[in-house]
Amino acid sequence: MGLSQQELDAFERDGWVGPFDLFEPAVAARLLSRIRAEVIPVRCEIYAHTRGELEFVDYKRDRHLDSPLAFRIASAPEIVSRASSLLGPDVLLWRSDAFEQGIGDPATAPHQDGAFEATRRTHPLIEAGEGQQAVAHQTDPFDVRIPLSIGAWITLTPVTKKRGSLWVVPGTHKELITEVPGEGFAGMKTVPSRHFEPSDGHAIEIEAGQFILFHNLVVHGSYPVEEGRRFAWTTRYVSTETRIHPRSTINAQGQDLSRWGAVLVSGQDRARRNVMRAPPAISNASILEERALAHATAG
Ligand SMILES: O=C(O)CCC(=O)C(=O)O
Repeated sequence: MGLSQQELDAFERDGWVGPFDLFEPAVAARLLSRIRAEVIPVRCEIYAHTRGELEFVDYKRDRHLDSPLAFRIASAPEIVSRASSLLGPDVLLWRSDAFEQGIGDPATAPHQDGAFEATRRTHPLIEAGEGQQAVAHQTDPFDVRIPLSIGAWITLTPVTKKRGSLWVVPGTHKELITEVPGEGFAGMKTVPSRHFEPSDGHAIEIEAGQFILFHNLVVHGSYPVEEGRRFAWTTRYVSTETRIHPRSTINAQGQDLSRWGAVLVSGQDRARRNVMRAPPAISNASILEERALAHATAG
């Protein structure tokens, strides 16, 4: 599958590309009702022994590690083959997060994901591998051709401006914008030093079951929800050269990482730089029939 040359060019120019089809809207709606009923109410097994500083991370983060259903989505060839066009043949799934917003919820404040320092901002969560200049684009020499991380923003509800669509600011992935104190995304106490409005960006108005791929440096935010609820899921991929959580045993929201591991979703782990984990076992059943949880876990 992979990305066409035109799509690669668009990604290099804009820092995002899509939308692409993953599921029919009716399938996305059924998957969402199963995820809401069977996955989200249960704490993630990987973090059941530890608590994050933000409540959502305990229930929504890294469900690809304890939910066969979530892993089927995160490892879908439609996503992984395209991420591999950007990251190279050897790809790790390192993290996933779900973002559900309804009327009255704060919109996502504009931000770059950068190295995912997030609320603690003590150290980068992901770092370029040694000797990999292209991956090491976050400092000089600045090279955006191989991103430090690619996110797939997958929506399981239709999204429009009124329904909380993401907006991305094309071209902002070519610089690392300094940050200043402020009320930022997901509890962060910093915001970009340049002001961004939704009107600066491109609104990602897509159907349930579609996704986009975005660079870890592209500025993105969301419109406030005025109608319905929207549920989007971001699965994040890196090259096997990238070091994940190299300097800490907790993540940026305080969860203990002793049960966490990266999952190989394409190629081979030739670099052997990261803690790895086997994904939950998946079946041959249709995705709608896949098990929600690998093990029954108390909520
Ligand atoms: O869905 C959203 O509003 C936020 C998504 C986001 O910031 C991310 O996936 O990095």
